[in-house]
This record gives sequence, C-alpha cells and structure tokens, in this order.
Amino acid sequence: MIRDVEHETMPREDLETLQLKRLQAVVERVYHLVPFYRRKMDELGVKPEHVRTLGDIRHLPYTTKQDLRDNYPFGMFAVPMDQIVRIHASSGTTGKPTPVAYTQRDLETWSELMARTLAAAGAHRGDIVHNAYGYGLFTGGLGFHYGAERLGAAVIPVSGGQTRRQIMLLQDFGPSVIVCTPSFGLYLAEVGREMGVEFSKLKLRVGIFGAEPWTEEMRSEIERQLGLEAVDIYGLSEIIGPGVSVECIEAKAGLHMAEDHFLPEIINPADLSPVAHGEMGELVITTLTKEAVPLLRYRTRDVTSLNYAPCKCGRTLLRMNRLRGRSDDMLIIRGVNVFPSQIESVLMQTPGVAPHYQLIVDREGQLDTLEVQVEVDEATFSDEVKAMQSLAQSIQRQIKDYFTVSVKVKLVEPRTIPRSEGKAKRVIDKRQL
Ligand code: DLL
Repeated sequence: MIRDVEHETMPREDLETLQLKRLQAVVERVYHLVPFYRRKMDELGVKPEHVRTLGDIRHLPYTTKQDLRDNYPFGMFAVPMDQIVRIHASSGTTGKPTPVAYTQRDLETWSELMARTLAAAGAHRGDIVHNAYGYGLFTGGLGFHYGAERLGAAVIPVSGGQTRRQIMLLQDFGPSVIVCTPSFGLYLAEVGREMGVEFSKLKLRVGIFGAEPWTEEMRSEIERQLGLEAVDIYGLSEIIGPGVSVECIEAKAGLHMAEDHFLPEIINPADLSPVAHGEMGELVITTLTKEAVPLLRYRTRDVTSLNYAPCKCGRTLLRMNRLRGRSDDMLIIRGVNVFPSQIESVLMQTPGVAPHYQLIVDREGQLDTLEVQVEVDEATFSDEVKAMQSLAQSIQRQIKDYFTVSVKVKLVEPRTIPRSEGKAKRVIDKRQL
C-alpha cells in the first residue's frame, strides 16, 4: 500500500523542486552551524548561495567516515544538546562507534518514514510484527519499533538472541510479519526445524530483511524455508538507520529510495567522478531533512546503481539495485575483484550445500589466497567421501569460471559455521591479524 501518496508518487519535476529547496536549506544550516562544514566549504570557495540547481551539489564537500571519527563524539551536531532526544551509534567492528543523534522532529520523521517503508514492504495495521533486529545502540530495533507502531501494527520487541524462545513466540503469538537480518532469518528456520516446527503452518506472510548484503538466491532460500515473501530493506546509521530505501512487495525488484529525504549520487570511488547514468559505483547520500546531524555527500562505501525506470507499484521514487556489498568488503584476489555476495550466488546455485559459508583470506608470499568454507547439507554429508570431493571440485571450477581465480573450497560439516543473531561475519581476513 502507498501510505504517503504525495511524496511516494510525486512527478519527478516536483520532487526535484522539493529536493532543491531542502538542499538549499540544509547547506545554509550546516554552513552556519557546523564548523567542520564551514571550514570545508570555505576551503573549496563555495557559499550556500552557490547552490542554485541540484547539479550544483557537485561543488559541495564530501563527508567520510573518517570525518565523523575526527569529530568524535559530537562535533558534527547541528543543534545544541538540549534539542537532542536520542543517541544511537553505528555498528563499527573496530575502534570507537560513530554516534548519531536525533531531535524530536527527527524521530517524528523517522517513525513516519519507517511506517511508509513497512507499508511498501507489505505490512499494515492489524499485523503482528516480530521484531528481531537488535534493540540498543543499533538503529534496527528501535527504528522498526516506532515505525510499526506508527503504522498501527502490534510490535513484539523480541530483539536478538534466545532463538528457541523466539520460535515458541512465532508459534504462540502468530506474527504475520518478521523483521531481522537475512542470516538470522535462516538461523531461525534451522532451529525451528530442529524443534520440529513447520514454518508453512505459521502465520508469517512477509519478512523484511536487511542490514547486511544478501543475494537473490538467498532470497529464494529464505522464502522457501520460512514460507513467506522476503523483502529487502536498506539503511545506515549515519543517514538515519533503516528506512533509506526498501523494495515494494509488488515488484521486489530494486529498493525505492525515500528521495524526499535523501539525495543520492553514484560516484567512481577511485577518482570521485560521477558514473554514467545507471552504472554501478559508490552510493553517496545527502540528507535533506535531518536536523540533528545533517550530512552533505556522505560516502557510504556501499556499491550499487540507480534505476529511474517506472515501477509497477506506482511509486515514482527511483530504485537502488540490490547492494553488491561494501567497497571495503571487496576482496582483491590476485588482482581480481571479488565481492562475497558473488561467491554466495555461486554457492547458492549448487545443490548439496547449505546457505552457511565463510571466506578466509590469507597471504602466501606475495599472493592473496581465498578459502571458501561452506557447509554441506545432511544428505550430502552422509554420502561417501568421493561424492564430497567431486562437489568441492565442482564449486572450485564454477568459481574459477566466474572470476578466473583459483580458490580453495573446503566443505564442512552441517552446523559448524558460526550462526549470527545480527549481522553475519562472512569474511575472516587473516592478513590483518
Ligand atoms: O544496518 C541499519 C539497518 C537496520 C538497515 C535494519 C536495515 C535493517 P548500520 O549498522 O549503520 O545500519 O550498517 C549500515 O549495513 O552501509 C550497508 O553496508 C549494510 N546494509 C544495510 N542494509 C543492507 C542491505 C543498519 N539491505 C550498513 N543490503 C550499510 C546490503 C546492507 N547491505
């Protein structure tokens, strides 16, 4: 259902007029309120009044994760602390987290945006939403929580963990919508099977999965195992949290970006030049409505492309293609660029292996090596050694055909790859240890 008809179906010309008005306002604000932006803009010789068209965005400075770190913890805030009502932080794996903050109006915007996001993904008033995104500093739990309440759905705030108990709640409370990371969705299915639960008998209708990369093949697997329709949602803490873009349930082909709040660009990360229309590159986002921590041209490191073709759902908002991954996660194996999600595609097309894998990167002499560890399913595992060997060789061959690099494939026993309750750790990089 289209909740916000005005903004979700706006003719492009009107949308661009709105975006320009909002862009001019945000540039004006950060220039006067955030010393970091004033310095950057002065260095580039650009003043707020130089932004006369949307194309003028190219004169504005970029913002990187490092800039946020340099201004740790609250140096990027554009409002005094007495207007901040919530602080979250991004889930960095190393070092200090990156704090992000919200004014009362930011929370209002986010809740409404998440209500519209949930509606686009097929949820509605009367649904019971099992929310297994982590509650806490992570934006997933609370972001979905307030959006679902705003929609008029009943939220079960389970958060992560206690997987067997979650299965019990899925059976007893009968939620129609589940929201969690795709890897946790699969883990729930696995634990459910061990407990003898038939997911097809549960009331689950829709799953809204995000916060980590996953492939089209993984979608089919999740839909099959959980007996629901799986929809992709994208977002990042620095920009707002979940709700930046989402697939519509009607098409499930690309994620509609909330362009009335976020202005996207795609650049070539090597030289920061814009890529040709529809080409793949790094996603850069300018926030148009954030009060507490507005960001100009934030370099997300996420790799995708933008699709302006009309969608059958009636929304005019452009669609981001499914993320290929983060440029930081891209592996360079003997000069060949490999995204973990591309390996996932190959694995998921291979009968006999389970959707649980890890990639181990190491170095031998001057050369980087990649070992793909993937679980086999129970039936294959009980087969003779020869069958296992030929399966491993076949995966190795497919990867070689696809990427022209040789990798080592190690088949492992069912349930040996660590399961995750939040974001799955797919790559173990031993080179940095
Ligand atoms: O993961 C916000 C979120 C919560 C999104 C719940 C969706 C659902 P961070 O922890 O800051 O925020 O991580 C953001 O996660 O830059 C992407 O690299 C990755 N990511 C998020 N959604 C997707 C997705 C939340 N659908 C980082 N596909 C982003 C692939 C995703 N990667």
